[in-house]
Amino acid sequence: MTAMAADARIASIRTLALLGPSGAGKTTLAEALLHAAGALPAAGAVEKGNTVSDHDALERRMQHSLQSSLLHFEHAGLRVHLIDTPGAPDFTGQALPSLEAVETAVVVIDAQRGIELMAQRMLDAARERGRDRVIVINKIDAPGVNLPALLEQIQSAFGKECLPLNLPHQGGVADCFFQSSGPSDFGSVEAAHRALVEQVVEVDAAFVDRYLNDGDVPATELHAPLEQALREGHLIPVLFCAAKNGVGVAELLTVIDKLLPNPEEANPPEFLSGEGADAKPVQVRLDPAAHVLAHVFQVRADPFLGKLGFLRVHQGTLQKNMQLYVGHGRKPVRVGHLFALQGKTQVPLDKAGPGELCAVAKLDELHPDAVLHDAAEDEHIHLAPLAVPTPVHGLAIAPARHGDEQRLWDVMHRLVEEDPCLKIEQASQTHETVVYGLGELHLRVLLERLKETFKFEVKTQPPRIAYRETISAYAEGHYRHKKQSGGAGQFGEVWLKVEPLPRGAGFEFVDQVKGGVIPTAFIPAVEKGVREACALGVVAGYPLVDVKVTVFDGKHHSVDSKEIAFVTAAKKALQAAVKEARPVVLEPIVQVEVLTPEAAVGDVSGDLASHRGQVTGTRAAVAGQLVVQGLAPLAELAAFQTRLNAMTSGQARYTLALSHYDPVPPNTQAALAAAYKVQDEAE
Ligand SMILES: Nc1nc2c(ncn2[C@@H]2O[C@H](COP(=O)(O)OP(=O)(O)O)[C@@H](O)[C@H]2O)c(=O)[nH]1
Ligand SMILES: [Mg+2]
Repeated sequence: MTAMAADARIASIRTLALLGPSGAGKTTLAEALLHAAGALPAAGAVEKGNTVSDHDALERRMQHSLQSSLLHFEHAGLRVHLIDTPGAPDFTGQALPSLEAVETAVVVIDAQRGIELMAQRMLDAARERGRDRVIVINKIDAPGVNLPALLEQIQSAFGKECLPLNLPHQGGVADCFFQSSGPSDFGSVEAAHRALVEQVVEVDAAFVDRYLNDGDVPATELHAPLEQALREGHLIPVLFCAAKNGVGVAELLTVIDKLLPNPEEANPPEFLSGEGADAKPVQVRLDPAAHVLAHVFQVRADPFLGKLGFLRVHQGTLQKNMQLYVGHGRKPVRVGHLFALQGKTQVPLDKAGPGELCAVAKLDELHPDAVLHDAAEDEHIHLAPLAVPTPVHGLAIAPARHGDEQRLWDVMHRLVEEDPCLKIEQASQTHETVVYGLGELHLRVLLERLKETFKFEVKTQPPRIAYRETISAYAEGHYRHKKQSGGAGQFGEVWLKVEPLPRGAGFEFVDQVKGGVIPTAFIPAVEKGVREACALGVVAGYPLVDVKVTVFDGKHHSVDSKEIAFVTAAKKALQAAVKEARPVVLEPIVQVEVLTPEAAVGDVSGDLASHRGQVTGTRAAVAGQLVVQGLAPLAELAAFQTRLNAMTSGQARYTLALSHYDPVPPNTQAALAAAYKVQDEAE
């Protein structure tokens, strides 16, 4: 991690993601940084729809970032890569992958609105991912802000390691790290400086000794322990600014230059080789001459450019026209179009070295999380998976025009790849195509994009709930399949038992057949029959889960026993056993988070309670608003946004994430079973 070993180019790289709640000023700050560094003649404004990062037609119309944008600039010999991310909870899947591509997570907080949910979430996610963290308090110019109180709230919410690196002073900001005293609007530069130095020296005993002996250590000598404190999460610097007026922006550039880590100074990325428990950590080398390892942290479906991949080069040098492998892919692909992005503008590149962010176009083989490499032996290398919320807010979609089914599936597949919190599924039971996202806004924007960018109209309706079946008791079942028709017959007999497994355990198959009463060669046929029956469900037509099936007896016939006979016998034996094992239907229970005006909290809680849900907690959000957290059956939430709109005049928003599965009420189970019986008999 020493500066000595760093290639000069690597030492000059800084990578930052701007994260945090929607409206805090991330896009405005990105614009201000580009302008201050001389990359833009004038800063654009979100309201005018002329910022570099909100370049998409939909973003301009909604005046909100909906996707992550890549930006870059040169400043004082530095090369800075910025990722501007959207802040609405629905777009968490756009924001989180940026943590795989940068050294520093900059969480922007709106001085007027205070700490919001997404600031907390992004700080947590950045910590989990081992990123350096910085908090920027923006809009210090806004009327009525109470900055000393906000600083205290930040320290009590996120820890004492949140220390101001500068303080507001007469419409500007005063540095507290390099300066050991001076004037400020509140607090004291001297006290802030002392607190920073004390926090930094704590990571290194030798520095503690120096500090105790000399009473101070010059800031210029604190670089190494400062970097260590940042990457260990022992220091979260807090900075003040007013991005819109450029206040504190030049100072932020200096902080980026002098204090924020280059790729050698932050925690290394967690690359692994191999899968599951056998996976071994891989240390990447920030060596421009080493084998290439580049990670695709995001993809975009561009109707003109085809598939666009956002890459972080971790090792080696990516060069234009290079042949690279994509993960396990055997056939190398050619990187024809290599460029840096400035929002939507492509700046062609000949190469990109370790630590750099870049993009490639027209590579259909790319997929999110793919690793591009130039050595066959590196095919098993991948990045430790990123934790993202599981989407459960579903919508069944069908093309407005008959016959467009396949094209819809293809286009949706490309769009869904852009966001790890979007999912598309073909529900096998209903033949419905269902898209899942984190909330209503998430899917609305997806469908807008489908219409606007791909000129595709769809019909939508609430999807059927993905129920499951399980059993709650032990039971045995048996079936003899015998068919005699003219010549060769079919014969197979299976005895098996079923036992409940803990929720979430899945499926287990055990062979306890003794004495070859079912020949070993036919056991796979028995397992196949059991699995097929489980997939179809027994009582209500939903997949059977959390069950252990043990086949323990049976009979065969030396001539008439065939695979198909045992598949059929096992299926029927399983169905018989499950019917005796007190089967239950399970429904998805989701975690709900509702952001609502404080005045409506009682109504929202009451609504959840009257829909078989419960409130598990509330959290402070923006002034006048609260986050109500709860659990509720997904089946009860189909019209939730409509009900919320009525209760709050359209001011509340919610997101859902899967929590677990629970049994449905008995009357629902009876209704589902009856509906299945009717359908089954009709077929
Ligand atoms: N008063 C004030 N308003 C700001 C400042 N920075 C941004 N804004 C406004 O805050 C709103 C949200 O800004 P935006 O950059 O889109 O926030 P983002 O959602 O975090 O990207 C816009 O109306 C900006 O003009 C600032 O420093 N002071
Ligand atoms: Mg924005």
